[in-house]
Amino acid sequence: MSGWYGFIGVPTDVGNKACGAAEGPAALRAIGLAPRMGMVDRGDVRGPAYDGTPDETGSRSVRETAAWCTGVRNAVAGVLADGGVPVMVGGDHAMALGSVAAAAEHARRQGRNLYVLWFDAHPDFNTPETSPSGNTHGYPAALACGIGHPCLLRVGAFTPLLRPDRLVQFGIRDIDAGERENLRRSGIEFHEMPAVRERGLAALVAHTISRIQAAGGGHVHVSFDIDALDPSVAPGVGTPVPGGLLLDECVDSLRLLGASGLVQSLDIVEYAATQDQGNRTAHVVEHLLAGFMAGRDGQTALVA
Ligand code: HAR
Ligand code: MN
Ligand code: MN
Ligand code: MN
Repeated sequence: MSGWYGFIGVPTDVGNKACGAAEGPAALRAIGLAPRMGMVDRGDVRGPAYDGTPDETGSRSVRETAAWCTGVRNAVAGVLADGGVPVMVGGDHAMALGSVAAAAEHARRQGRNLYVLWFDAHPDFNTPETSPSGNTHGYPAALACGIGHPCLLRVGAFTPLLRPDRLVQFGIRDIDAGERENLRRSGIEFHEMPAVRERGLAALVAHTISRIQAAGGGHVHVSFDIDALDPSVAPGVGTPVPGGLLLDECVDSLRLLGASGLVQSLDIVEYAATQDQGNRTAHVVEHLLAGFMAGRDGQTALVA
C-alpha cells in the first residue's frame, strides 16, 4: 500500500503528572525509532506544563490539556492533509482527543464515517462527575463521544466527534464505577479481558474489521495505550494493571488492522520511559508499529 508515516511526538504528562509519560518520545528517538522504521519525523508537539490544581469540576490541567490537544490536532491534520498516516507517540492518553478531532474532521471532509478502536486496560470514559482522580487522561474516549468537560469538548470543530456505536474497546480490566455507568448509557462496545481470553483478541479485531467493511468502510483511528499489554510485557507505563494482553496477539491484531487498509491514523500512548526496564517497552512499541506497517505494506513483520 502506498503512502508514508509521519511520526509525531507528544511529550506530555498533562493528563496525569504521575504517569511519567512526558519522556516517552525522547526515549523512542534515542533508539532511532522513526528513521529505523522509515517514518518521517514531524517533530514534537509542544504545550504547557501540568497543573495539579483542580478546577470547579474537580478536573486537573483542563486548559493545559486543551492546549496540548489543539497542538496534536493541528499536527495530525497536517500529516493527513499531506497524504500520510500520522503516528502519534505519547505522552499520556489525554492527547488522543486531539488525534480523534483531526481524524473526525478529515473523515467528514472525505465523506467517510469515523471509527475508533481503543486498546487499553482502561476505558478512559470518565467525566468530571465520575472521575476518581480528576486526571484528564481518564476522559478522552468519553469526550470523543461528546460527553465531558465543556472546555475540552471545544477542542474539535464539532461534537460529538464520534458516534458511540463506532467506538470499540479491547483489553479493558480497570473500570471505575461511574465510568461503567457512562459506558452503559452510551452503549459502548467494550471487550474486557475474560471475553478477550475466551474469543481471542485477533478474532475480535477481525470481526470488528468485517463489521466496518460491511457498513461501507470509513476512517479507522486506532488509539493504542501501552498499558493494554500485561505489565510483564510492557513495564514502562504509569498505571500498570495485571492480567493484560500479550505481545503476539497485539502484533497480530495490528497486522490485521494494517492489512485492512482502513486505518489512517494511530496513537501509541502512555509509554513511561522512566518506568521501563532498560528499553524493553520501547522495543514493544517498535514491534507494535512493525506489525501495523507490515500488514499495511503487505509484508511480514520482522524486527530484531
Ligand atoms: N480510571 C482512572 C482515572 O480516570 C485511571 C485512568 C488511567 N488512564 C490511563 N489511560 N492510564 O488509560 O483516573
Ligand atoms: Mn497517563
Ligand atoms: Mn488510556
Ligand atoms: Mn490505560
